[in-house]
Amino acid sequence: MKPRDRLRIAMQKSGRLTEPALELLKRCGLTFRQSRDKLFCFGEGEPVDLLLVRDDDIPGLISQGVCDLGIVGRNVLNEYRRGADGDAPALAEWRPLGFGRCRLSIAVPQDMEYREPSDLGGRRIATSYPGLLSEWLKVQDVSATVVTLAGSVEIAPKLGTADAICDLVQSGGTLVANQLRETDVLLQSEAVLAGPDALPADERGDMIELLLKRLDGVIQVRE
Ligand code: PRT
Ligand code: ZN
Repeated sequence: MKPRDRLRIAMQKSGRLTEPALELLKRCGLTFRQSRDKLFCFGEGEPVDLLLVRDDDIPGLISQGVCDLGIVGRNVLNEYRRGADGDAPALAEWRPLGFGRCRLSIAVPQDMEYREPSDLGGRRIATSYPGLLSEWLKVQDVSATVVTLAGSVEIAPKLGTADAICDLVQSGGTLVANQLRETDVLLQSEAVLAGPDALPADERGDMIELLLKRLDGVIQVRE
């Protein structure tokens, strides 16, 4: 494959991370002309383009070399890393970006007796993060059934399809609305700049270094 001479960054097309990610890139001096189908945004000043996709697709696109970098939640990046087959190129978290903060937590029905992780033994736990949950259960030495759901995880206990959940929490409002209580935090998450383990050995590597420098400047000013 001919190396691309423009940098390509994958980011969420429409969701919580879209606006703050665009704002951050703008502060780094990058501006984009949005194409009509809104999948691809052409960089105006610099040779940096955007690919607008579902957040779940971002790690795979970097791993396949379709994109050089991605802006994605640590939760999505780490779940992908857990599930990626050994032959896939390793991905790294290059920078935490300070927005999209949330945590991946265990929550149980408010009336369930719960003191410690071993109380989950033999129970069913619903989640969209089976890799991260399985890893945590292993570390805790707890044997439980992981029920993988694509969405609406918080209603699983009420529906009787699970005894507890492992889901993203921000304000905690969703848990309260579903009579659940947070018990353990598995991961503190925020949006991160993700990329391959090593910089590409061509011009794109230099462009990434330049972008990282600008990013560090912007993040420092904001802190
Ligand atoms: O379409 P696409 O697949 O791209 O979007 P998506 O629906 O998968 O993602 P989106 O936009 O909901 O979230 C993108 C990223 O934002 C996540 O991967 C997280 O890294 C981050 N983020 C930050 C959150 C939240 N906060 C958050 N609160 N993602 C989801 N939530 C949900 C959570 O799943 C739960 O349903 O909000 C609810 C909890 O919020 P509280 O405030 O009630 O606790
Ligand atoms: Zn998603």
